[in-house]
Amino acid sequence: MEFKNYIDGRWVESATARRFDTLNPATGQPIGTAPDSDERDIDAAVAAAAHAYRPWRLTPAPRRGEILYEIGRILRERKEDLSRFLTTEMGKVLPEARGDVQEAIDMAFYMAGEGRRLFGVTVPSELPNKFALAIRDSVGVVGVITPWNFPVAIPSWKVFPAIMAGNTVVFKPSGDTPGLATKFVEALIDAGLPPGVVNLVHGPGAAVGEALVSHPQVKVVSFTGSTHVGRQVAERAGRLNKKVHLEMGGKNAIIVLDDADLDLATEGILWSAFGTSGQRCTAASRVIVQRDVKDALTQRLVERASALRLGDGLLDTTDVGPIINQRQLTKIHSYTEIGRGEGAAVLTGGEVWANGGGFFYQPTIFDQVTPTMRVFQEEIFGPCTSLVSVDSFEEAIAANNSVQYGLSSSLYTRDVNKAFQAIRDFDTGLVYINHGTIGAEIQLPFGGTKGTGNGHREAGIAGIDVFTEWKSVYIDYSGRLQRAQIDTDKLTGAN
Ligand code: UN1
Repeated sequence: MEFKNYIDGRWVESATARRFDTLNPATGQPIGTAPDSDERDIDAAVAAAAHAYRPWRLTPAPRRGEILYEIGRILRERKEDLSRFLTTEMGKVLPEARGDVQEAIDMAFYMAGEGRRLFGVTVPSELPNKFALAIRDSVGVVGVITPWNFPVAIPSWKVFPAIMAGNTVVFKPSGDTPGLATKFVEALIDAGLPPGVVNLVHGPGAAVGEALVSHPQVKVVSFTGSTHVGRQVAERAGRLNKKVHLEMGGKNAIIVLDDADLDLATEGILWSAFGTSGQRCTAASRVIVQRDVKDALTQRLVERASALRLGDGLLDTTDVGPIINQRQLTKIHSYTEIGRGEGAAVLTGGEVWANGGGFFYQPTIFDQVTPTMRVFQEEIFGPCTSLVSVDSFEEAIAANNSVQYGLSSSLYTRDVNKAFQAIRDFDTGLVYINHGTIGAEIQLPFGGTKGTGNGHREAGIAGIDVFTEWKSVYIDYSGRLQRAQIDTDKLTGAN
């Protein structure tokens, strides 16, 4: 398969004429190539998006929403094929690939509905015969930079609210999933999106991503990826006074108290730690457990984790799919070495699983971990979780909040008072009670505090904020000069 850039309504090659391979991570074999673009392609894409902006922003929002309904319908029609291709290019097991696509379908329908709301606010004026309201306006050309771990869902969280609100987009997907980005854009085109409204440029972050972030006509940048790169994006965009949305790393914990349903907690931990091979920002890579139930929980976890079957995500005998690429696999294993070096014990896993070409890592559980160890503090982004014992609920909350990230936390307990205390005291953007750390729904804000984000959220109503500017409007129908804050004696508009 030869994927292309999509600029101004046409599939085109890069100005570089170079291409790079995209691999199936379960086999290590190439499945296609994509353009290895540079800043010339970004310039062309931004020019197309800038040209398309005025007619698109003047298209009524309900009409823009109707295209999103059509996008949702097309994605639903293609769900099975797209999901199978998602497993092939990104690796996650097929049921999870279907979830990834479903999340984009949900977002299409949700944002389609927002096309008929896009609520602003009306407030009374302090002066008579004067009307005051605030409306949401579009911002302009939006740069969208997305990772490989949710290669259909995450682009939808950014592109759909952006275009619903009247912006146009230049989309730079991860170099690990160019095929999925292409199929995502195909659905938008087939739904009737006008040329130039969404443009796609493949290529490496260093050349293409930087050019996109630095381009003076790009007014908003929405980035999901590593904290390291996110900070670079923020610095660069900040100097140019752009709006920036960042969604970066996580180091999420599940707390299990001594009154918890341990079987339920075991299910939640396995799903959150090893689902998507731990390659979610929301993955549970820490388990903080009260000492009295530590042994019972550990035994359940080790027994179940060591029985998980690695393999090609298309096979229904596979529980855990591959790691995205060799670089990530090497990084994950380096954390096992770091953990061992710090004194952690590996209860299960801890090794690369060789299947002759693919990139696999055994589900891994570290024990005898303390909150200051690197495996407890740093994001691994692989199927690895660390067990820490605590003596009290307060100690558990302190350990949960001790990391530099703030995305997701979870508490297993049967005590409703402790549940509400956790909701009050967890310092993360997402809180789960008696449910693991993964599986956010699109109708609520998604994002994190501290090193995870920069104050913005995706999804839900909050997901529109970064793609809109408030415009406050005053309409004075008194027919005379009225001065706010000064003419306070004008008490009635009756005459
Ligand atoms: C991510 O890990 O980058 O809540 C996104 C979840 C998914 C999204 C994860 N709905 O786990």
